[in-house]
Parts: sequence; C-alpha cells; structure tokens
Amino acid sequence: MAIARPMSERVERVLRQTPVHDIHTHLYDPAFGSLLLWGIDDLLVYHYLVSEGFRQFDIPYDRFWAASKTEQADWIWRALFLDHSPLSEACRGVLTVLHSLGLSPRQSDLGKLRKWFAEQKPADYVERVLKSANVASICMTNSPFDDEERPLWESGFARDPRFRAALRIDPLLVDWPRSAARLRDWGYDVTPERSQRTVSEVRRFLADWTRRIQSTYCMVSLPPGFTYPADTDTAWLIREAVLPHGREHGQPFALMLGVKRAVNPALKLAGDGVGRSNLDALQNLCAENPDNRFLVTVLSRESQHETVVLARKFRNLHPFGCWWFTNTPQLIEEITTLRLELLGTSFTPQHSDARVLDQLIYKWDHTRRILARCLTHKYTELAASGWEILESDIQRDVTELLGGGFDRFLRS
Ligand code: RAT
Ligand code: ZN
Repeated sequence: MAIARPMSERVERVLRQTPVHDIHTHLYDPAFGSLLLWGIDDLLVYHYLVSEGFRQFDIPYDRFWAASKTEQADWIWRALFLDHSPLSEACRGVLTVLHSLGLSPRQSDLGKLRKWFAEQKPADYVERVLKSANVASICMTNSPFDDEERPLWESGFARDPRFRAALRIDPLLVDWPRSAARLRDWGYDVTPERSQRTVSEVRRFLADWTRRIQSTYCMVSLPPGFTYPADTDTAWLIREAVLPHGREHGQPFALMLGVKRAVNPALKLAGDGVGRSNLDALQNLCAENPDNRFLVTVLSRESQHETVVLARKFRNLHPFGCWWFTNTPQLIEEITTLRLELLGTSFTPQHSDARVLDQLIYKWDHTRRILARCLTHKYTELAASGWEILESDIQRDVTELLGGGFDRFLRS
C-alpha cells in the first residue's frame, strides 16, 4: 500500500512547480536596457532598505543622496547586515536571493558579490532569474508621464511577450492642473477647467496609450482621503474619462488605496506612508459601475477586512496582493487566510512589486512558503470534514491563485 504523503509536502510541491503570473511589478522589458535594475547594489538601495538604513545610521539625508550608488549600498550593507542582524523582511529578501544564486551572503564587504554580478550577461541573467523564481509573466508599471520611459514607447521596440504592460496614471488623477499642461504639450486639446472637450481629449490620450503599450489594465494609487463621488478633479476624471475608457477598451481599473505620499520628503521614494482608506469610495465605484471591473489592493492592515467583505458583494471587484507595508510574512498569512475564508480562491493573493529583477526570487520564494502554510491548513481542515483532497484540486486552486484567476477576471 502506498504511504500517503503529508498534506504540506503535496501543497509545497505544487506551489513550487506552478509558474506564477506576477500581476504588478516595477520591472521593465529587457529592451528598456538600464531601466531594468538588477544586481547587489540595486538590491541594497531598494527604497524599503533605504528607510530601514536611516533608522540605524546618522548620515545626513543630503550626504546620502549625493553619494554614489555603490557608497549608498556599502552604508546599507554595514548598517543593516553587519552591525545588526538582517531580521527585517526586506533584509531577509537579499539573503534569500544570494543564497538561491549559490552565493554566500555573509560577506564583510561587497567586493566578491559585485564581481560575481558584473560577470553575468544581462540576457542570460534575466532567464536565470525568471527560471529560478518560476515566473511565467510579469506586469510592468508603465507611465506616459515618466520621461525616461515615454520616449522608448514612442519610438517602439520588439516586445518580450512575458513582460505585459499596465497603464499607470497617478499624475493624471492626482495632479490634474500640471498634467493638463503636459497633455497640451503632447497635442491634446485640454484645459485645466472641467469641460466636455477636455474629457474627450483625456479619453483620446488614454486610448492612444492603451493601444501603444497594449495595456492589460489601467492603474492608480490614491491617498487615504480619496472619496467618490466627489466634487474633485480626481473623481470627475474617473467618472468621465477613466471608467468610460475602461468599458470601451475592456480595461479593468486597478486601485491601490491608502498611500500617503511624501510623509518624509527627505527620504524621497522611501518617504511614503500609510493611512486607512475610506472604502465607501470603492463601494460606490463598484455599485454604480457594474460594467466596469475593479482590481484593488489596500495598504493599511485595518482596511483588509472591509475590502474582502466588499468583494463578497461585488463580483466586479477582485482583491489582489499584500502591498508594500503588508508584504511581511505575518500579515500575508493573516490576510491570505482571511481572504480564503471569505472568498475561496476568487482573489489574487500576491504580486511581487519587484523593482529589481533579482527580487522576484525572494518575493516569490517567501510568498510560496506562506501560501503553502495557508493552503495546507485549509485542506487539512477540509479533510477533517470528510472531503478528500485530490492532487488535481490542489493544482487547480494553485493555478487560480498564482495568476489564473486574475487572467480570467481580465477576460470576464
Ligand atoms: O511598493 C513599492 O515599491 C512602492 O514604492 C510603490 O511603488 C507602490 O508599489 C506603487 O506601485 O505605487
Ligand atoms: Zn507598486
């Protein structure tokens, strides 16, 4: 008689072997050249680590930002890895990456590691990382307002089909007067005042970029104070331009809610904070627009339960990811269990938010381990209720959670 393998082993194996479709990153198609970051220095100057570094060293902000990337990386390595144990999730991530590349992480300086990364050929390295992380496809974050990125889209390039585009429009929605001026420069006949002509030109802008980048969805991050409906430029643009555009072009609208930008501007990208979101805005959006699909992730732990309950009420709402400050093992386990218990598998538990290619390795390694714990626990409970768990059930559920459900939602 065959000996039954423990549930944890069965689940872990399926999770390891199932490729993931990463639905939100800040990585770029390799054709973007130096915009695709990788290697030890970029891993160490990740903004999650910059804010942790400033808690340990007393380097003045200006001095830090004036330093070279190598010098910044050296300071962070010393402060967070040598002078203290690298206990934080972002620190542990660097170690997971190095370890899985076969490199010994415990180095008194970065010389050897730098040498190893310098010897890698970029194209081969992309393949190596995608294989090691078992990532099948990646959604980028593509902003027409980004001056480094825009010219590449305008001139065109041969796409790597694994790198899918997502149209990011924060400046359009949160800083309309300035964005109106930019749209004018790009040949769109808009004015800062609200008018029908401006609405149709904004829709033309969205349509042009959706086509140009072959966008899979349209995305924005919004502050805790976001309300809808409201007499604001943001709410007006969403109602008059973004939602009709989404219906016409089959683009879900992804909302990342609860970010307080530049709480400490001296930290630059590392200086953003979190606040509780008013989820009535999300409820109103879903209720008033049954023909639009919404993806949502919320930044504060306190907003998670309300979001899941909303998803039970609105099938045009798909929660995704444990974003940024919730991307810590304990919170991922809590949020994923909550979602499984209230939504079954009709959500996408995680996106990597990777900014540096190599991070895919740790983000997905850590996530897979946590998902394994959550699913093992649930399947064990089902088995105790007399429901036999088949291998094909595990495979179906994992495929759904690692991007299959998201793709279905995109096509629905
Ligand atoms: O997680 C992050 O890297 C943040 O800086 C943000 O970029 C966030 O993910 C976002 O997409 O706004
Ligand atoms: Zn992001």
